Amino acid sequence: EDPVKLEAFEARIERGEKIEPTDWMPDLYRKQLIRMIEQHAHSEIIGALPEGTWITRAPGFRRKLALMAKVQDEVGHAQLLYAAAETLGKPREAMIDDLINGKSKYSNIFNYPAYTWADACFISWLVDAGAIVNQLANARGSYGPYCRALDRICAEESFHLKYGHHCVIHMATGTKKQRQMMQEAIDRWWAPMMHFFGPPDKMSAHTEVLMKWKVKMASNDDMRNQFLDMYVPKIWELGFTIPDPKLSKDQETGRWVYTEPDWEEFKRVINGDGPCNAERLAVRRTAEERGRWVREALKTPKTDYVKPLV
Ligand code: BYC
Repeated sequence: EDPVKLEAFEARIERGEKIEPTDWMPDLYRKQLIRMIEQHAHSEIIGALPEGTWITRAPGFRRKLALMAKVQDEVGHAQLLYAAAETLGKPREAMIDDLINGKSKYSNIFNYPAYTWADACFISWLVDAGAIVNQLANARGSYGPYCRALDRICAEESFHLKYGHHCVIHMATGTKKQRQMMQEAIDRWWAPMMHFFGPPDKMSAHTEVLMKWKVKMASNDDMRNQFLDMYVPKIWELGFTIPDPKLSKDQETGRWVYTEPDWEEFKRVINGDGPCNAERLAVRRTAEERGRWVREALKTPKTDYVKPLV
């Protein structure tokens, strides 16, 4: 890298300026941003799947309408993020190829099954809550197109959070069976939720460089701690327990103490070997195949195009 350009770039970041697509940037900054934004986009589009299957089974018309709108928003977020990643030079087709071929990662948490309606409620409230903690922080970061996408995503997610919280309150104040279903969902999703913020700081490969260049505005452990601070009291308030006997806040340090979730399981899941990885990618592959004729039609002058019979 040209040291003079690098110094000017870092000074801009230090002053809090936004970096735009046509500005000079180090190769590593570009590479890291593509990796992170692409993974984020994949997480949104794959994240639509576990909740999406609940649209037809959601309890009641109002819940169906709200969930349909939420799932549609998540797919829209993926589009915003793919567009932001494209500004860095990687075509969308290449990103989708890397997703369906298993080359690119996406959030661990969407590789678990949503067995019951309570699982869908957990995702809508607490997975969205975790995402908002992360996205609100990173929206103040250095890369203009990513920050603008995150601003819009956060605005929409704030509705998801209210919707999800409402769903969980309904379960908490419902019948014994409903409370039990919700508790079981919390028990199932707690470890993946702890994994969601990424490995502990001492194991995190990218945090240092990403924080230096203000792409990541807080470390994985800080984000996890902030989530626990904001949501553990709310979960307890509803009368639920959290499946970690060690979980408590150290009043002196202000940090939460918890049992480390199984990081070997996390590694397996993010590397393709979780309970639903194969199923999630198979759905995307089918969607790619079924949508191919539409993409080809869009690229072909109208008069020449004949829709194939298959
Ligand atoms: N899952 O060095 P580290 C949503 C990987 S969607 C999978 O700490 P980094 C929603 C990491 O990629 C919102 N992989 O990484 C949608 C790296 O692997 P590679 C999802 C993970 O980048 C629908 C390795 O582990 N949010 O909420 O510094 C419905 C080492 O980690 C995970 C985002 O995507 C994980 N959880 O920090 C409802 C936010 N964690 O690439 C809800 C954007 C780590 O070296 N991303 N890895 O092979 C980020 O903020 C950061 O990338 C992370 C990780 C905090 C996730």
